[in-house]
Amino acid sequence: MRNFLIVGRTGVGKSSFINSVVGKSIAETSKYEACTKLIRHYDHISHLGDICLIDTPGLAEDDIECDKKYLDLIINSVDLNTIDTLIYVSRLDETRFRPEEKRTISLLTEKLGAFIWNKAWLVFTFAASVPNEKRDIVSKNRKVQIEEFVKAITSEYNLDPAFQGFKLKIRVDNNSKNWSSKSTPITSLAELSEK
Ligand SMILES: Nc1nc2c(ncn2[C@@H]2O[C@H](COP(=O)(O)OP(=O)(O)O)[C@@H](O)[C@H]2O)c(=O)[nH]1
Ligand SMILES: [Mg+2]
Repeated sequence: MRNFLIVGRTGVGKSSFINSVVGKSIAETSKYEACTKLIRHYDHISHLGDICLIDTPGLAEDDIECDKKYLDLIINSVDLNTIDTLIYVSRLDETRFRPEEKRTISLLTEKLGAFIWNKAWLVFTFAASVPNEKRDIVSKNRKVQIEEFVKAITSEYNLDPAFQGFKLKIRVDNNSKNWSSKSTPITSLAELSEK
């Protein structure tokens, strides 16, 4: 069993990503309000074996105290040593690197431990919302911003080995199909589990 812990701000598409991966609607998603208030485990049998996708409450939704409470909930109900991969979800169509996102990354580091970034993948959602001709450059810029920030934060914790970047970067759009000729179809985690 491979365990994936899925984190990120509210509304970035964490629950929708789980549904895309599994190929059916099992995780509740919402346009209007954060609906994941609890940690939910979704077991899925992929071609390459059993995986468990762990959905978490969205962060940066309310205030910092609320985020801390959610993160305590994660650490109390998930044994972080059993997590194979942290999936950090962020929207590709965010025009700037928001302070809320930085705060989320700082809190994740503080609460889960800096080591978690050394097993992290980056998933960009809302890829179809970025025009085709801009998608590559936007992806690169967003990735560099996030990675540089994680590097800076984790260096304060003397992480060993130092964070070298995300192990895997994936672009998806959970709500629109065929958004690009170069899109990665995320219908099965089999491909991801190989890595
Ligand atoms: N266009 C688009 N909408 C998305 C995408 N992912 C999620 N959404 C929508 O964004 C809203 C929040 O998604 P949800 O999965 O509940 O976010 P979560 O709070 O991170 O779990 C829902 O209305 C989804 O339908 C995406 O890749 N593209
Ligand atoms: Mg959710």
